[in-house]
Amino acid sequence: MKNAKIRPLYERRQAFAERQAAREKGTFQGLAPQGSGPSNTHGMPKLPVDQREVKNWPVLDLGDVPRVDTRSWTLTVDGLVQAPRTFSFEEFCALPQTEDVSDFHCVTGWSRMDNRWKGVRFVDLANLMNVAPDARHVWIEAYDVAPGTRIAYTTNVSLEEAVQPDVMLVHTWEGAPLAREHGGPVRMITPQLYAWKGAKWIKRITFAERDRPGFWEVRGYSNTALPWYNDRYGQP
Ligand SMILES: Nc1nc2c(c(=O)[nH]1)N[C@H]1C(S)=C(S)[C@@H](COP(=O)(O)O)O[C@H]1N2
Ligand SMILES: [Mo]
Repeated sequence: MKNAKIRPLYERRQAFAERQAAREKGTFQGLAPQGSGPSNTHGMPKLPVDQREVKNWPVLDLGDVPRVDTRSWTLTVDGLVQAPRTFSFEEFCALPQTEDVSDFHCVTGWSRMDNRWKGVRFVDLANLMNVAPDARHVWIEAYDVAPGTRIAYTTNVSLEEAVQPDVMLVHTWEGAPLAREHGGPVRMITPQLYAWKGAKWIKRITFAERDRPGFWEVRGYSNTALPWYNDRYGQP
């Protein structure tokens, strides 16, 4: 990850072992969330543990910034839905639009607060697509690839997290079209999870019964990515 400060392996092992132990005891959900500041809309402290607030908006990518404009961009939604569909940008903008303000937490340690977004709530899209009751997970694919490879950026979230009301597919940030380097024309945001779960240049959303780890998840990042539990690295 460009700009990423990789935590020493022993720390990752330690964090993983602690989370694993908590899960096995069934106490993970019961662990106190850590952070500081007033409660956010998820009932969590505004600044998660080991994060620092930034006023700028850093850019993080794999080194590939794909050129997808509003004419070439399409979003395919498939898997456990009533009928798969591919949306053009125009069709996407004809879906019910929502404005929201939410925070953005990068696993490398920075948080950007109070971003004003406009786009389509993930839950609204899921409802429109009539997601089957046995769907439990969401697989997401983006237009960018790891340089020198054909490996696309992908990520995965549980359906439970994806349908949180502030998880959105956004095309507008602070009243202006989302910049290309930030994932324009359309990206996903996951305010309650580390931001790598929100794919820039989103291309495809697949609803599935089974989970499947994405690009960073197979490279040692946490499957669950919960900022208030310092849940950054998922494998020892
Ligand atoms: N397609 C794609 N989505 C991505 C990334 C990426 O490299 N490719 N980086 C992730 C990471 S690690 C973060 S922190 C945010 C960064 O978004 P930003 O560059 O707009 O700050 O996007 C996430 N989504
Ligand atoms: Mo990140």
